[in-house]
Amino acid sequence: MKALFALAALCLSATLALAGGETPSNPEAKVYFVNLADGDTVQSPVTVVFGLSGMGVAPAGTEKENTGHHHLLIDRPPLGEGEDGADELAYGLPSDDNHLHFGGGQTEVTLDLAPGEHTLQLVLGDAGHVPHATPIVSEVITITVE
Ligand SMILES: [Cu+2]
Repeated sequence: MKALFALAALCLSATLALAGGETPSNPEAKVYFVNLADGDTVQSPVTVVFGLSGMGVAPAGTEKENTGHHHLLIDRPPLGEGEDGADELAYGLPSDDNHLHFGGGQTEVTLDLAPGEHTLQLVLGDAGHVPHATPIVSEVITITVE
């Protein structure tokens, strides 16, 4: 009976929060934009500085507890949403114009962005580019490029 209750609780919590891959994270960790805020108007090229607290940055392929590397999601739905949302949480992030990987452990990038509105979100990924068991994600911000 106790086991059944635990299972029910597990299922419940899985539906309430994003569930990522298998690599544990520090659920208190935070990833954030250091130099940009939602609603900012900027000029291209745009430098984006990535902040991380509660965990460490390590290059892709590094199996070290409580580390990961940055990913920048550009002009797409929030992590876990959209057509491939479930797959990207379980199997990892694609690499294309909308998903930039910083597998070298970089903590900033300078982007050429077309004029207009763009959405940005930071996602920490494990050694294999999969979001952690408790995904560490920033808020989605919208910036306007003049
Ligand atoms: Cu990656």
